[in-house]
Amino acid sequence: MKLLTSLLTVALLAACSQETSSADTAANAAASPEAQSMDMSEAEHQAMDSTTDDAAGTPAAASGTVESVDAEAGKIVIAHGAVDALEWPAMTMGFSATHEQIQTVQPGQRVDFEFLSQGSKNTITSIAPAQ
Ligand SMILES: [Cu+2]
Repeated sequence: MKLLTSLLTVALLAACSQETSSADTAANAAASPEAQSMDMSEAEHQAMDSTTDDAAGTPAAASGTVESVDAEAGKIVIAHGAVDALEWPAMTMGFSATHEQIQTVQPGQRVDFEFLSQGSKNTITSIAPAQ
């Protein structure tokens, strides 16, 4: 992530040195407090999206603790450890999940899971209580 942040900084500096107002607008948008927030790391995942531009998605596995489940939204929020395959740091974030998957877990539970990462969309392919 440090490398990505550095690259982003270089890109922003390059954009700021240009005189076109459209580049400045893009740079300002990227530099907004919301984009820099570490919370949920939505911006981080979108930044990663530009470097892992794989429409089929990247399979990965992780372990973590279920923070919450949202059956209606089809979502499980997991505080997961680092994911080497995606160069992710540990973080808390939401994963798309099926109704059946959601019924197998509950908040506070330690889980091992596999998922498919497609930029900001991450879909659980299997999930089970940690052994
Ligand atoms: Cu994450």
